[in-house]
Amino acid sequence: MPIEFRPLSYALGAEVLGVDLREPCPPDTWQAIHAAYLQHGVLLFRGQTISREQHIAFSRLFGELDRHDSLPMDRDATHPELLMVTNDAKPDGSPSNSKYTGQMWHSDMSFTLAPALGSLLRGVSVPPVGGDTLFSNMYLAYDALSAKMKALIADLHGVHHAERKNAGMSAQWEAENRRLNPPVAQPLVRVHPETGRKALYIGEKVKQIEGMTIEESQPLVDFLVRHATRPQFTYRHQWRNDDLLIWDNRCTSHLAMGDYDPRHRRHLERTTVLGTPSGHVAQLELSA
Ligand SMILES: O=C(O)CCC(=O)C(=O)O
Repeated sequence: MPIEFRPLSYALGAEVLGVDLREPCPPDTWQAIHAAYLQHGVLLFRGQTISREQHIAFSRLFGELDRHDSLPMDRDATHPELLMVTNDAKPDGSPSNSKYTGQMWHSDMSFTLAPALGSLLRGVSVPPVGGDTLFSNMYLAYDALSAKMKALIADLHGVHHAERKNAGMSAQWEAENRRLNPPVAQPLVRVHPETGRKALYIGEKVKQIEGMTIEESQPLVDFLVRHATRPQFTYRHQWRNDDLLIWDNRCTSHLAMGDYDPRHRRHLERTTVLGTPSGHVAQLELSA
């Protein structure tokens, strides 16, 4: 069957048909996948019964992989390229630290100085209903801003934190996360290095605009997050086991919806493709 791409929503995403990721990817197939990745921002491969090694090998076609040194608590012990997104309890019976991963709008690793280029998330065991992931097209979000707003935010930086929204991580996890990940300032608008298009770079990990107080920043941050995640810019992914979902972190943002019964297992595994250096350690203005 020849390779085929079917759009998943108006705003972004395409399903890829006719590719078996257990087989090596021929150059012409890779070129078609890469072009579709740049065009659609999110690609879905269904029914891929691949091993961890095959997941890692395919991911490497996109670039060098992150070994997750900024999140060592969540990576697999024998495959540092794999980040666990799971509600499986730890071997000692304590709750998973990653059961709430992604439950804030974000772009992966925005709180580091080399934010992710792309992510490849494999659905190993997903709940019978819910546990969806929502994506937003940050090119469309940027394009839809007024000229005055574009001018206002052109040189501003958002301060990204590594914290997760829901409480419940161990105190040890929180302390390690803070130690490894000081807040990082990233431009609110980034130019995609491959397409040359401007995309909004904002999410719920942004607490503040660099050089402004939290109080001054909040209305602008709130507006931009609300604007960037308007339904018309989004695609909602309903997971099946053996889905491989790939996204371009430079022009999309995403949210794990957490809309599932926690008694069901939800176990996904992610590789992260390293991006180019961006941002700097934030200079914080704490009060008015
Ligand atoms: O679990 C999900 O639906 C998404 C996970 C996520 O946000 C991430 O891996 O960055």
